[in-house]
Amino acid sequence: PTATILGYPRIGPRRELKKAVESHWAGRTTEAELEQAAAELRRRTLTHLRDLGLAVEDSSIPLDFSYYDQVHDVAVALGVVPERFADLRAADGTIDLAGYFTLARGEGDRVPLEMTKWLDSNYHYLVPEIGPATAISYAGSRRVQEVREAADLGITGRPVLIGPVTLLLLAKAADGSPEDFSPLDRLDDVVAAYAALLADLRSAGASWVQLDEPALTSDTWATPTAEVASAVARAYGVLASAPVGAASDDGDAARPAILVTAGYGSLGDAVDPLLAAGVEAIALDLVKGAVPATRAPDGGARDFSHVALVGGVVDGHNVWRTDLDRAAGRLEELGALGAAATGVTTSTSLFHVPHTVADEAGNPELPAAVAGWLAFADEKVGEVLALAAGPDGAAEVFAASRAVVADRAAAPGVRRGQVRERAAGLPASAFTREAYAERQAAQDAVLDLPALPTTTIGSFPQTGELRRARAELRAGTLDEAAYAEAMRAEVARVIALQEELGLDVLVHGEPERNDMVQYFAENLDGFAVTQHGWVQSYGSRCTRPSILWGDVSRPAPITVPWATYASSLTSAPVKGMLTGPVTILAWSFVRDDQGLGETANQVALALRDEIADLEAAGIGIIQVDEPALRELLPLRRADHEAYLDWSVASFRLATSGVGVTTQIHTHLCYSEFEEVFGAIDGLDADVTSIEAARSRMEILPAVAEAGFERGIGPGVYDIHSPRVPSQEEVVELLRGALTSVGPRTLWVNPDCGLKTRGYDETTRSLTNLVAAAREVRGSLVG
Ligand code: THG
Ligand code: ZN
Repeated sequence: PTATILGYPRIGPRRELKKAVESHWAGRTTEAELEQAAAELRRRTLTHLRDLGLAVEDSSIPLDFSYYDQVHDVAVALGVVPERFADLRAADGTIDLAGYFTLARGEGDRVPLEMTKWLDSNYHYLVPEIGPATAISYAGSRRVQEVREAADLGITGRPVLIGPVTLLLLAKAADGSPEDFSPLDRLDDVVAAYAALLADLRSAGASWVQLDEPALTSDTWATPTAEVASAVARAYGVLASAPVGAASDDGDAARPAILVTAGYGSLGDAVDPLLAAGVEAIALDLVKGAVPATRAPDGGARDFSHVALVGGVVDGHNVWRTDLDRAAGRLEELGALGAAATGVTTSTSLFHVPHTVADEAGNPELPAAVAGWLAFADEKVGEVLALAAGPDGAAEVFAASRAVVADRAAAPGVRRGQVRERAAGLPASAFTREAYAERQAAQDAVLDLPALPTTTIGSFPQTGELRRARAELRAGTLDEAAYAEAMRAEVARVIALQEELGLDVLVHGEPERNDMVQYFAENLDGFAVTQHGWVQSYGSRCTRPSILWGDVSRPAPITVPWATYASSLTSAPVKGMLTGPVTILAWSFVRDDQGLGETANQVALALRDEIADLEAAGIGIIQVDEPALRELLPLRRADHEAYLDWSVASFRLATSGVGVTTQIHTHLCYSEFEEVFGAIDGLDADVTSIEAARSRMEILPAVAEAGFERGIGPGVYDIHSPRVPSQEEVVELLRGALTSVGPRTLWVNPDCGLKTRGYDETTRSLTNLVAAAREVRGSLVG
């Protein structure tokens, strides 16, 4: 079978693209210089994929470069802009590179496109805004030029685009659209534009085009599944009806052959409209998803004889080397469907994983044994090629894969008796606390907080000085003791500032943490961290996910010295700050040899010990953040309940060991609370802070209606912008909030951590926040 990958990391092995783009934004390079750097990175990527062994002549190499985001790329190619940015669209429908970036980043008081989580990953895409009157027409795509660039290198590349149905399902209705409007109503216009785009790609020399339709693996859209299926039938019916071109005289009507991909889950019955439409190939995610059934829901036999099926058996979303025997077995199952041809590929694009394990040579934080179990993007290309060659053709690679599977199963640290015994013998009482009423009374008595207590989410600005100290520690020019001293000085500064501001519940500010997950990974057994393992999170921003490879335990207290030091500097209560088990899993690469629930409980037990130590050290308020609770929500509704069961259980396991007087807080980022409201309730935290500033606390009436009676802190200002909220504005928000929830329940806080903000705006914002809380408090009494 033929071998391909569905996409490759775009950021560059040393984050070359990030650096080039950010330099340009900072005005240090011209647009031409940026274009040149990007073209050079694309050229290196193409020749690298060729050198790794992907075929140059049969469209095996994907063309999937993006300056910012793949959803934004297609929206811009279709000339889609919201009304407030109408000026960025030229008369001919084109949007230039500056306009492309302005849509992504905003300008003055024109807010950028909203960013939201891509499927069940930690990547965030830009949400297109489409209304009944939004202009949609094909105006040119950078992919066309990329096809020519590849051809210049002797490579017939395969341009990659988000497919039309996914584009519309991921879009949101533009402001002012009628109540019953859905972007999918614009399908015909979008498909007409795609037809023109496909023709353009064909005339540039593309034989194949890849249209990504991951939305088909989810049934959580507002649009019913049957309507999605008919949209697929309509869209691909039209696109596939154009002749597959040999470059011909009537070339402008011809199109490339179409490969539809369905990563991130099972394509399910959405395969039927694709088969009916007559697309040339379908790539299936066989890591998370299933091989299609031989019969359709109506009982009829499915006919695969006119389509190529490409089996995505190499995990594009995680970092473990593939069990090649098992993968080959799945490919055989796929082969049994009687398709016109079969191929082998990755389950998703590889942009969720770092470039290459080779870059980690000499990393002291990554044990050599663990490194041997990993496959990043380059290594996954090798696996796809080995699977295409088969167990006979690539006997050595298959043998090595067997050795890795055996080595990993038996390696010290992967399964540890003590951790397993403890996790296996948990009584139901390890997951529950006393009734909230009892806790509330006890906490009121001990903490003696005013109505509308003020606090922050945890982190204070990470100054250049702090980042420099961390870099010097890594480089060895600053020793541990001097580093710790610098961090303690910062804690003292942050405590003094909060006392001066008059906040009620203080934090130590987390100067010692780079990333809230990596920090715990570095301090727990069972985790490794990479040196160069950056993956794109959104735009030019990247994270370096930790690798959870073994049984998790806590060798020593982690945050206790910081919290107690901070507490020793003030008579106000200081909140202990931890990251919750679900978020630690969501933002790491997690072992795939056991269920997530089992792994989450191990992390939870380590956190439970940390919480017990904090409590014993006199820290009476402990916050356990779960910003990623929604991130892992499964793409199929049928799987939600099981997910919420284990995720909520792990949080409760972490937090329910404390006494009645200890107040547990949690913090959740991002919107769409309706979806996880049941889970928030289930967490049973005493106080929950949520990101609500941008929606002006719209969710509060629903929270009240649901009978939620525990503490709640809907953010009163948006920390993602440098804007300082006025006292009056916060007062107005609080008065509004008080019409839904009582003054005993309402906490006053920003909507997220302050890490990315500067001190000046932070101080001014918090001054206004405290003044507003005091003003509203005063009027409660009066
Ligand atoms: N940590 C981790 N994953 C996350 C977040 C996080 N995923 C979701 C969300 N937060 C993503 N948000 C961001 C925000 C900022 C950055 C990355 C992801 C960021 N990164 C720096 C950059 O790319 O320049 C690098 C940071 C560093 O040096 O460590 O600013 O908070 N794990
Ligand atoms: Zn947050």
